[in-house]
Amino acid sequence: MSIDSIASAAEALREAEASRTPRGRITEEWAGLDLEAAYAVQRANIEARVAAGERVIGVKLGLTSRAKQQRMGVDSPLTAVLSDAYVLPADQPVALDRLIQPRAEPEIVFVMRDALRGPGVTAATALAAVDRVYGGFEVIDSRFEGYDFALPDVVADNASSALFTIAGVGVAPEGLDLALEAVVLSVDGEVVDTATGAAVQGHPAEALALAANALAARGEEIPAGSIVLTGGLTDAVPLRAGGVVSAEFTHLGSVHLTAE
Ligand code: 0L1
Ligand code: MG
Repeated sequence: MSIDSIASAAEALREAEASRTPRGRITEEWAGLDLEAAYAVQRANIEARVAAGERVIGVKLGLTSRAKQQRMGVDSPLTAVLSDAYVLPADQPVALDRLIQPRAEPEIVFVMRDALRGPGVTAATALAAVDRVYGGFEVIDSRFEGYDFALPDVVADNASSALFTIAGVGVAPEGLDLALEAVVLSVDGEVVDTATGAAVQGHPAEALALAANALAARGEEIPAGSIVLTGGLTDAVPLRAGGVVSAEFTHLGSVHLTAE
């Protein structure tokens, strides 16, 4: 795909986000938008954010759990980029009027002590580079109408990124069994879903290793200090004004999201 086409597809996604107007799949409009071109579109829009003053603070994995893959009709995980503009401070409500069709999903989140560079990163080496582990919520907001996308569309759209928040001060990874770490997802006090860390690639550290190895194939690494979202543990739930969505983890604390 030509550089002009990558730039115009990137601009179309920026425009959808800025105007809060969801659009159709870009794969249907830009012929040849394969996975490589989709990551180039994703990169172009991150560069635009950085040029506008934002800072890259980490990496996010998407579609690492079967629940998410089945629901979204996409059978492969992907990586995306976290900007500081996506941080939702604890206790701050989600401003619905700034988003298109927000949904929330509970995630296990790593903060890296050491840099991680593939290839050949295993779950064990990945976990050894982690400083703290957090429970958190990601708020996704696809720029595609009704979340209707193919894998290159959602890669180009930076994996529907919008906001994320994490709970408390975090826990050291030693002594935690993250495959067994459970989460209970509730909406307005009613339990709607449950999962354990095994939902993401068998273990969240497998997801972290996957990210390091996938980034290495594109000549990138996960720098020390990065925040890494390992992917939605359950299907995501829509946010509505006045509602409360809660994620209660076994050892990683509780996170509550409100929206207005
Ligand atoms: O954590 C995730 O699996 C996010 C996936 C992003 C794609 C989406 O569900 O919109
Ligand atoms: Mg997510």
